[in-house]
Amino acid sequence: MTGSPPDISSDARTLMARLDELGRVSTDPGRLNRQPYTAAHRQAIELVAGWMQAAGMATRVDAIGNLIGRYEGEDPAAPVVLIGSHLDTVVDAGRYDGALGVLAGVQVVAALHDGGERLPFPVEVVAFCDEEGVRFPTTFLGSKAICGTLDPGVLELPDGAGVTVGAALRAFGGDPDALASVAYPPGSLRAFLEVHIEQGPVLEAEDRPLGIVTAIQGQSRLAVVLDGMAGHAGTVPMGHRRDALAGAAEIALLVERRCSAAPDLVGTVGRLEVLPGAVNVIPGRAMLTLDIRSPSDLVRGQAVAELVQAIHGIAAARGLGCTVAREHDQPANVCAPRLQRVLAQAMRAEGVPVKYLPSGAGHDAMAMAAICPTAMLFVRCGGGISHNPLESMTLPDADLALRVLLRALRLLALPKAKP
Ligand code: HGY
Ligand code: MN
Ligand code: MN
Repeated sequence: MTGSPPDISSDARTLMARLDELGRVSTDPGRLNRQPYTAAHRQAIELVAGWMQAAGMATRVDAIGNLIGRYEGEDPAAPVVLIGSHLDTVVDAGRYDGALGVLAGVQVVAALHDGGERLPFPVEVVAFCDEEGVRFPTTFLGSKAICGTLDPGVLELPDGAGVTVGAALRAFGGDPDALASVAYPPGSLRAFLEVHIEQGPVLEAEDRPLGIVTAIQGQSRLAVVLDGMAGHAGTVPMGHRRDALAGAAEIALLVERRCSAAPDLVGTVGRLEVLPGAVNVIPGRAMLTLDIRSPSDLVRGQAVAELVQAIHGIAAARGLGCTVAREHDQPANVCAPRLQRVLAQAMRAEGVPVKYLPSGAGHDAMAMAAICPTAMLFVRCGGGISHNPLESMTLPDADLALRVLLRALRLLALPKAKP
């Protein structure tokens, strides 16, 4: 393994131990599932806030449920360097996706604090309340609110149990009527840095521990509902059926075929629900989701337009009712070149070979780009596996990531660095 330092810092050991501990904070026994505005979210906030306070940070939970720790700088009025990622997870998740970026931020502030070191600017660490967009049909709730770009209409969106974002937030102790208080004033943020596992195979394949993200591909999420006619599986002749699941299956294969046809395009049908869901009943309704991504917004837009048209065509040919809702569109995001250079300088200073790569996964850094320069540091993950309990990373790579992140903060403190 290249770049492994001779000695592993205690900070890295603490980081890995805390990731294990936080990875056990879940709604479900035996698997990691931590959705926004749940008891598990509250428990995670309390655990991480304790670690932030021990690192000399003042902590607060904002009106939309983001946890934020602040480590004062020599000039409290200087624009903040914000470090962080998300505290929510997918269902049956790995313990590093999101949590790594939060706890790496806590760890480097702890190093500053333990050394009595103050930077010229305040450092804040944020644990965003919702990035995955699993519970509600929307994503980046916390980061968009911080940017002041959150559409208040999302407060009306319901989860699978019909509980709206606003109602869940209020029951959680947040304040849907005070979202304006969450937004950082223009010019108050100097940079946003996010450390994240790569969630892909590139760094491992090239035996690189870390990578600098050049750009994050754009993404579209759609929800399709097909309505046919439930009927007796034994008595309705095949030619008389309006089978919603058969239509959904044709759509899923269409998504695979269309997105396989272009080199820089991926498409996924991640969720399929069938009603009534009985073995001897022809499915009357099918609900499926589409996730379409590309580094090119033009390629993604063309693919989505073609797929929507084809989906309506399939439904019409099968006599199915069809609605297609576009739930989320996030343009591709180029990470700030100057911050990329700071990360590269920090990697070289720590003896880590510099590697640049794009991100296939979406991240809060995409949303944060609306109000400040952003950059991401990727950490190698075993087999590129993520969104899976088998997700893994190593102690030496954690150590290198902390060294590079701390070095980058100190580089930003130098008079000439102006990202
Ligand atoms: O879906 C994504 O790309 C991210 O993991 N939320
Ligand atoms: Mn994720
Ligand atoms: Mn993530």
